[in-house]
Amino acid sequence: MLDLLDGLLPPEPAQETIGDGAMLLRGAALPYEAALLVALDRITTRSPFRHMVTPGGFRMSVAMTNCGAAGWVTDRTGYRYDAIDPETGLPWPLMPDCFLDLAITAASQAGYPAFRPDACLVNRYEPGARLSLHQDRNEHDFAHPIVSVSLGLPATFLFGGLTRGDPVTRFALRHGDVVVWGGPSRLRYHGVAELKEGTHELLGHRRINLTFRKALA
Ligand code: MD3
Ligand code: FE
Repeated sequence: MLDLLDGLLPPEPAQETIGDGAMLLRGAALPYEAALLVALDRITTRSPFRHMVTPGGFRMSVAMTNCGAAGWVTDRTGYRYDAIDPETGLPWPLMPDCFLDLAITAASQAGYPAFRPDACLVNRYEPGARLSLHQDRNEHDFAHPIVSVSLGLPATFLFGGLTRGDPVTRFALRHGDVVVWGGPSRLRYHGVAELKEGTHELLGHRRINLTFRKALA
């Protein structure tokens, strides 16, 4: 069928540099979609999503879990990486091969061929959930990039600068998009605007974000 809107907008590039050292790979996770969802199910059966509490005492609207040798946790005592899930008392689930394969392939495409993540933070957003502007600085060595994979409902990503007050640019992250954040972008402030209502055909009323990190030395 002829699509009357086709061609009226400039085509969206498959790979786009969105900052110094930061590259957006549109749809790069789509070939892994089925495997990722099966693996996600296995992870959340062993270590279910939970709403963590910040050191300031606020319950996060984003629900989280982890897989890999280290998992990111927050509680009243602070933010840290821990080998043990505090809710189950067990090690976090192993990083699935399809997670590793996707993260390593994407990082390599973006110019980080040596990236080998040991942690994957899994974020679940339901409508109304948001992540306020922050830096990721609990990892041992900021020379390693972070790879993020977006699944489900689209979100507006907020990309700031190296100082909290720097101007913020917004762009949409959709199902299957992968972003590699390294180099001078590694410590940029970032966040996610309040998730809007919607239904995704595979994930329903939610957005899942995987962030792959090398957390440990
Ligand atoms: C830019 N997650 O878990 S992923 C986080 O969509 C986090 O759930 C968001 O920020 C989410 O910490 C954003 C994209 C992301 C991850 C790490 C970054 C962007 C980044 C590190 C530096 C700069
Ligand atoms: Fe972050």
